[in-house]
Amino acid sequence: MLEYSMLYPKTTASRRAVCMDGMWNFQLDWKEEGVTSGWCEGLPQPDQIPVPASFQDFYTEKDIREYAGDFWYEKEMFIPGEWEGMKVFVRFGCATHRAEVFVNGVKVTEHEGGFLPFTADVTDIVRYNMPNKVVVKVNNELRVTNIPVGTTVTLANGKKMAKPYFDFYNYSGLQRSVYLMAVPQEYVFDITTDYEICGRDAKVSYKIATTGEHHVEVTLVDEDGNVAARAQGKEGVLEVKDAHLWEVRNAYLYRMQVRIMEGSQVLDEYEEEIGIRTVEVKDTSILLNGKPVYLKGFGKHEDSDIVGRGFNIGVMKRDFELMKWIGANSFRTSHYPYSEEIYKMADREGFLIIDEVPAVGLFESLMNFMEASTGKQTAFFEKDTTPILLKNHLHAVEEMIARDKNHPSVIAWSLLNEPETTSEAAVPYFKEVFDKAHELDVQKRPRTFALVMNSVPGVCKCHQFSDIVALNRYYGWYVKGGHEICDAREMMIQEMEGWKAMNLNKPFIFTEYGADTLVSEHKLPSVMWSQEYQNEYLQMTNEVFDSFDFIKGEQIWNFADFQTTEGIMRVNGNKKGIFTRQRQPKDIAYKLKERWENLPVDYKG
Ligand code: GCB
Repeated sequence: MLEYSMLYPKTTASRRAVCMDGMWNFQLDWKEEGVTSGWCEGLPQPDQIPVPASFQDFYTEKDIREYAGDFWYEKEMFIPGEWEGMKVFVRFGCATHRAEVFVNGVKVTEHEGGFLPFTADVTDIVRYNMPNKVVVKVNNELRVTNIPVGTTVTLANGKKMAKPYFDFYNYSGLQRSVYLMAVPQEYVFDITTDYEICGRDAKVSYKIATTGEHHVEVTLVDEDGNVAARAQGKEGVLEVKDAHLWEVRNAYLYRMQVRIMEGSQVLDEYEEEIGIRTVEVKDTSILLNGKPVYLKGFGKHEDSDIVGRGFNIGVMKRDFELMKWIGANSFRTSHYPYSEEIYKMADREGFLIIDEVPAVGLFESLMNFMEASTGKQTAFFEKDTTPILLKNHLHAVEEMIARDKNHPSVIAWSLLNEPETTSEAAVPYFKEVFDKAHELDVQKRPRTFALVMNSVPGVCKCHQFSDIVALNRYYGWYVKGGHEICDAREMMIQEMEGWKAMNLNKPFIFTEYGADTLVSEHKLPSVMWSQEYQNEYLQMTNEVFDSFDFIKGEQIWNFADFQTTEGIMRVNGNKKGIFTRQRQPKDIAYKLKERWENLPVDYKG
């Protein structure tokens, strides 16, 4: 069990949650002097920037945008006197990629990994009815021991620069909300649910962890506010008569109210929204509530103008409206767990999520997806540093499952993106990661990872770990693009025939396929990068998808254009978006809409 609760901050009768979003003091630590000069007590010459946001795109100087190293945040927080006697926490939605937190100059916690929340217990440090100071030292360097994987180099001018082994910009900072929280001494620490559907009824089994020994009561309330079931104890079953199931694009959410009781007095109260549904893989089918579902949707990014990877509630709303408009039903949180608010919205809108841990770049090359297309094989998991990487990876899996396990939208765990799978050394690494996810998830949701181009039948040594085999394929783009697309088609078919011959009896989905397309380019006949070519490419891939029964999903790369590192491969970012970065449709969006609106949810079921 993690040392801090992963429950989302909420104000209830017994708890308080105060959002600390807004302008924070901010300072880059160019001379690496912050630690020795006591910046943990206060920043000498801060600027002000918004939280949540990535810091990079606010500034006009390139050195700031490309800054790699330590940078510091600071804010005053007023702790109300009424909170005395409670437990007081500061909770960070994320700090990318690692952080140390100080309150009133005292170090209260540190955290590794940039895409999951963590909490510091500051009860014994804060002063009540007075302003207190929180200072955070964040570091955004990339390392081979941490996920996502990359390196940090020093340039001729002495400045450091991040070199990602992955294809998205190294946005960083306090990119999600920060909360100040107060909970009673004895509080609800964790909630875990599992579901069984019995005809018209359902059983919701639950497990509650609290920090004390008092009695627990659980009440399930339906969308009309009526009590649907009650149960007693930290572990039990809620029997729901005539249960409303949570279905794809037709969500139904119950409120699960958990109370710690002392006689008739409520010590703590927390409420979790849940959806009654089951997920299972059977033969080549993905079953939701026992019915086959075909995935239509996207690989996405948290990425937008100005705030970078900062959570943007407006962009989130627009993205869901576009996904509904186009007829999608699912997405993968490529290549890291997203902001918690996005899962809540998916719960509400009935979208299916493949939840991905930030294990990207586990391949011995910079532009790894390019090398893989050429069939190049490189051993990654044989380094001296691999055990440290594995430890960090397993910890992120644990945090992700602890955070996201109760979202009905989360139907699968993606445990790596495009790792090297061609050497024997990969096998024990995969085994540990896949076993861990299985052990931690009470619902035993399907596990998967996205296979890179050279992980093909006969060569890939790790596909057997996947419950759903997920392919990232770029036939017609990195391989045999343009006028050679007919050869690309043949190669794609040949690969699928290879998988078919292996008789794995598992569902396959495409978690990536796509073509870079500049919204400015039209050309008849088509050339690569034109909108016409993106349409032709789609036509080709769809034909292949439709000719294999065991292909049970298509998630195109990418939902929208997104920022990457600059270079000869990218025109101010990756342009494989179906929508522009400003969330307007390219021509292909109308083609996808036509297809997806006409594919039944149980297509090939
Ligand atoms: C991939 C990666 C993704 C890249 C994409 C591309 O295989 O998983 O992060 O952005 O290819 O466009 O090359």
